[in-house]
Amino acid sequence: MNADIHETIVAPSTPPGRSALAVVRLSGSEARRILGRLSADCDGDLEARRPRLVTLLDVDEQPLDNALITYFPGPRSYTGEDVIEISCHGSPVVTQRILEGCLARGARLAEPGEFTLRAFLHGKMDLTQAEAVRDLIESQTAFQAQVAREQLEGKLSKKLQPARHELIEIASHLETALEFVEDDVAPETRVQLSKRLATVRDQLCDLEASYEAGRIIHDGLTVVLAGKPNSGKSSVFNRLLESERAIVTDVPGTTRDPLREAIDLRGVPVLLVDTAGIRESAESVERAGIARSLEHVSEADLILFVVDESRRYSDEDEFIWRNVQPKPFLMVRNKIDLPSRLVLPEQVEADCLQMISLSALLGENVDELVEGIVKHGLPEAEKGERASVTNARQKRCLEEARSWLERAGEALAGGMSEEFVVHDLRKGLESLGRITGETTTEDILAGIFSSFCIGK
Ligand SMILES: Nc1nc2c(ncn2[C@@H]2O[C@H](COP(=O)(O)OP(=O)(O)OP(=O)(O)O)[C@@H](O)[C@H]2O)c(=O)[nH]1
Ligand SMILES: [Mg+2]
Repeated sequence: MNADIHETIVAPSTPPGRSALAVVRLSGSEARRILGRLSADCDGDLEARRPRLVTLLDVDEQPLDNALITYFPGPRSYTGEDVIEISCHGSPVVTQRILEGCLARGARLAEPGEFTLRAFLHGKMDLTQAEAVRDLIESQTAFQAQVAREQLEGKLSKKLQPARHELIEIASHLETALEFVEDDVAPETRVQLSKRLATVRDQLCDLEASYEAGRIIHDGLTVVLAGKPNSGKSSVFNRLLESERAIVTDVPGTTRDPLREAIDLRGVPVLLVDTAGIRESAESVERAGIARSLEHVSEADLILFVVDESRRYSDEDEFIWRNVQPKPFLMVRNKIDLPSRLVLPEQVEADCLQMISLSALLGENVDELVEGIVKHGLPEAEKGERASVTNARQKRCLEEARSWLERAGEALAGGMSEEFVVHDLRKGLESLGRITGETTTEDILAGIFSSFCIGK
């Protein structure tokens, strides 16, 4: 990311391929001049935010396309610089030639995320908002899009504001005491400051905890089907997918390799995993499948423990329950279309989050299962308190900040000199500043923006 921020950049903002329209975007001080040289009937005298139809020329000065140009003068533009958006016909050949035309007239091809990087560097948005732009573009479910949108409006930054103010105040208080040596902080003031510090620390803890929901919204909820052979896991899997993805037969041990599919359950992204039926004695291929099933169980966010309503609860079920039980799980009583023989041990009933009776064969009550997955998989969302912390980077910064505050708290309580406390508080503030990008390094920025697509 050694790109020169003073150069004018250009990139297609729409995906490659054929479409009715495509957009090419220019940003930088030379944008208007470049457009003037690119068009036959416009010398760059563009009105702000008023689209205008112009004829674009290729590198040989031959007419190339009629395009609609919109000029956004800086600083009131996405990047904070002069921006020109060219809406042209959506042929890859046309966009390529427009790009070449811009490059020949002095623009440079933008790097991934460079438009947003410039927006950040020009103070148009902070780092959490820049990350939200990426998340919004990458969102695959309505829920992901909604959370990204909230973040784009500065949700996390706003939530951090009071904590930062409070820390600055506490630090200034102690600094004043340092300046005026005779003004030692009285013990009762120390106690009071400790309390205020603890409150801030708790706020940061709450934010950290919201990452659990954030992670699920961002990466998806891993839901694993587990149960003994023939209980109907693959049938349930197919029902949730609404397609005959997995092979279903009446032969126990049908599924060998785990199957994974990404689905959208009421806006929640879910990675659904069908596994081999778990039983103790089996031949080697099946045993390998079972070993994988157990691995998947240990990595799941939520387990659907499938039992056969038409059969008695067996040692096999008990063995699975022991593996499943440390995790949050839903009891899926499948095959309710058959006469019931199943009696679950009290403990199993007590441990599960919810019991759902259904028939995968007939597709009965599958809706209730979907509801259960969404409800228990994403409890934060259910309470209406959505993720404020949406990625691991933000969470790491919060953890760092919290541990500095803990040190500061100990120093304060331990009667250490104000100097140490202030040092730790400043470090904590620095960590918080990294979340929004106020304190940050080139490497961090490069890491974030390189994951963007070209043209954003
Ligand atoms: N009557 C009835 N049969 C079902 C139901 N669900 C599944 N089955 C039947 O049960 C048998 C096993 O179904 P699968 O979905 O392959 O079971 P599984 O748990 O994936 O089995 P393995 O992959 O061998 O572990 C098939 O013959 C299904 O048609 C149901 O709700 N009612
Ligand atoms: Mg199966």
